[in-house]
Amino acid sequence: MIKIKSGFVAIIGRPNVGKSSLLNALIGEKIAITSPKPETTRNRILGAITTNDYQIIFVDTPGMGKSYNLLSKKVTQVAKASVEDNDLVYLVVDQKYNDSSKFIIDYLKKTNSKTFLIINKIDKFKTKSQIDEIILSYVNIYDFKAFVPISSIDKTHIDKLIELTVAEMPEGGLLFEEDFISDQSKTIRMMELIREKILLHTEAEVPHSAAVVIENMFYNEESGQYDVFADIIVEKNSQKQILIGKDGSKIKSIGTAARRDINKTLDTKIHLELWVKVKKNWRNDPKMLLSLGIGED
Ligand SMILES: Nc1nc2c(ncn2[C@@H]2O[C@H](COP(=O)(O)OP(=O)(O)OP(=O)(O)O)[C@@H](O)[C@H]2O)c(=O)[nH]1
Ligand SMILES: [Mg+2]
Repeated sequence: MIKIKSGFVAIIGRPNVGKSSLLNALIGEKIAITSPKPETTRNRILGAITTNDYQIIFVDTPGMGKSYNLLSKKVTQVAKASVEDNDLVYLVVDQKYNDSSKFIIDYLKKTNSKTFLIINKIDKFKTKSQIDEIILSYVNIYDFKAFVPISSIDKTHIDKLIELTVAEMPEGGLLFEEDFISDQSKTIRMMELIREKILLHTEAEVPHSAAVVIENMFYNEESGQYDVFADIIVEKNSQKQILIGKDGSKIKSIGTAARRDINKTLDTKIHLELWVKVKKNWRNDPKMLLSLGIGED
């Protein structure tokens, strides 16, 4: 067996700090959806970089926060479980330490994880001293292996981060096939891209109450594209009305944006039909969560 450096890196942190954006920046492809709304990611997402010398498997996780229902409880469990059994953890932050991050630090202490503190969104910082202030606020909280300021959007210091990461990886063999990029199937990525557009086009409770399920998909010989039929599931009739919008205008713009992004990101031409359905309290329904693959491991 050819020896190379290889290992797993868990990307963890509070909601909305830019974990999924970082995964995409590292891999150089949009594998995970991102949005300005917290609690965008609901499951563990793997992305890999493989070269002749190393293979790093990055594990994007849901933001760690308070649990309001079974969905957020399961989602936080997924994030916690991802900290264990990794060769390195990236704790991603975008502001100074405060008590809302204490339970994450406690978890790192419990698992004694080798951790880099990743200060993200530095493109937004007005002065360089802001980076120092964040580092100073964390320096006595945990024994971090490195402090790495980055921007996932501008890709600042992403190469440096990879270099520092490779240095921490143990010698071993390939963990996945050479051409493995992600564990997200095309169908899951489609569902997620549709959900991303819901997150971007709606406000308040609606985005978090929505799930997407692809009901049917087949290749249409005549049009030369895939016909995709997806359900958007929400918890209340009022949310359904908001999603549909006046004369169907909202669901139409969500559909158009999703179709365009699926075409661009997955290089797949589709005809997309969206149906909105109500399933009361689905976020507390274990069967529904299981069918969405949330929390299984
Ligand atoms: N300016 C700036 N914005 C960023 C950067 N990285 C992420 N963002 C933005 O921050 C928001 C949250 O990004 P995500 O990648 O979805 O954050 P996340 O940590 O995965 O969020 P959850 O999945 O909800 O836990 C999005 O609007 C991103 O565009 C960055 O480096 N600079
Ligand atoms: Mg995310």
